[in-house]
Amino acid sequence: MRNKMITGLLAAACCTLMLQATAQDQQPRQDTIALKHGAHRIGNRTDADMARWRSLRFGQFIHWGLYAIPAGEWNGKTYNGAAEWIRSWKEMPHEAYDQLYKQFNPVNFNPQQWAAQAKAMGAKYMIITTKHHDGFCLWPSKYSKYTIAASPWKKDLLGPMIDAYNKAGIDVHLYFSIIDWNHPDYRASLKNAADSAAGKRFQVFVKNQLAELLQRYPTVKGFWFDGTWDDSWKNDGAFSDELEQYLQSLHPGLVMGSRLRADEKGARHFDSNGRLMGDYEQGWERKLPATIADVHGNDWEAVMTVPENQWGYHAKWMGHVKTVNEILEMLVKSVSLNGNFVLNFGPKADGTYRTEEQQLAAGIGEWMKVNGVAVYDGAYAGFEKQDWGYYIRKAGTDSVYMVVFNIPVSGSLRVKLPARTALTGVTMLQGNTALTPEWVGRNEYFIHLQNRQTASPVVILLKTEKGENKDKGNVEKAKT
Ligand code: FHN
Repeated sequence: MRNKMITGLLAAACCTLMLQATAQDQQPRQDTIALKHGAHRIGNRTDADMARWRSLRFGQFIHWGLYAIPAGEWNGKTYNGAAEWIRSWKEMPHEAYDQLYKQFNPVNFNPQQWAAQAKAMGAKYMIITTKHHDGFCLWPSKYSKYTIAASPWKKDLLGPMIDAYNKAGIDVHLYFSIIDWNHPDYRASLKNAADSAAGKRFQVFVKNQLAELLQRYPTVKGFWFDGTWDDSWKNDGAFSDELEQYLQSLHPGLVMGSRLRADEKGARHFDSNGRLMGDYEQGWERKLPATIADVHGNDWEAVMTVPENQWGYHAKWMGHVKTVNEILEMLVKSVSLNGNFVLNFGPKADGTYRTEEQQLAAGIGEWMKVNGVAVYDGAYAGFEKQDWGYYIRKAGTDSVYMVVFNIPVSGSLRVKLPARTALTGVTMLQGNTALTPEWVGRNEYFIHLQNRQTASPVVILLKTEKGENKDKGNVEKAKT
């Protein structure tokens, strides 16, 4: 007994030391709980695949599946919840939903057009729902009968989509729901021996499908897991840990967020010691962090709907629909806080996009064409935030972009340089116009905008270099 305890303590100490030895940007601290299936790394991944993911910054999410057929309506009644959840709506019988595949025939699906739209919008990566909670597979999986192969369309949808996006220079990541309402072995919780046996069979099924996806679509860059909150999943941290390692072994470099795993105590996203599991924090859904402190030095990604909460196609969007400028502000804010931003689209069952989404994509793209340079490879700048908007640093350089959403009535934008930083040039991207900053005192400048009324955010490039601030200590500080 005593020997066992000593071994346990040694293992815990050893685990703590290993974690500390690899610590990067987070505060070194003692982990109090010995975990076998907790975080295996402290700090962000530093390899080329992760660096690529991080540099892309702007992604497109696509929720496409059978739920696009009812589109939020059943028997003349409109369901206000998320359209892709309609199967769980008490008024829609499961049997009726599970027959919808017989109608799924996206005759107007044009993957090249989809990819062209995403590219024109400025998206550098895309996440597609290979199967959502309903269990319907957009690829002809050999492990399921509930797939695109059984629909009138018959052919694979994922392959042509992935090819088209890749040809357009866009990386593809695969969304995969663990919850599977169609699979006879899926259980939300395991209450008895029969459930446990079903759960084991279901794990094999999940593993097979994921390996199949990697084998069929070798260019994919990552998995985007969802539906991992049920007890059956989160109470088996060993399985999700082994699964993550298995997928990495099949496809080294794969990027997978924090939704996949739970530790052996059921903690999700962050293990019981508060360490991030997975390659980036994946909990920012329909919300953004407020400040850099909120992201704790971790890579992260936000996913956003256009209306308040619709992912799949809903015929009648209700409530507020986000505008181009709102979306741009969310994108820019995310990048300014070291995050990626992914905007969701829900195509119709016939394979076309609703007008609002087409217009939104075009509007975002128009701005990105001139100003996207401030977004890609963007990072937290380390400048004191000002009310006019956000700073983004081109990662690893002395170039800092100001993205201005709120021009003050004075037209003067205050810039406070960090210590030992000199300002060497100011250029507005639109029109490539050089601006003359006015030195205010200390390390502060005003940048005066002539035109105080603009329809979209203004981007100004600050060239800086390490060196003396202009004041060189000559401006007397207030005596208080
Ligand atoms: O339940 C899903 C929802 O339908 C949608 O797929 C989102 C996307 O992040 N994920 C789940 C809710 O977190």
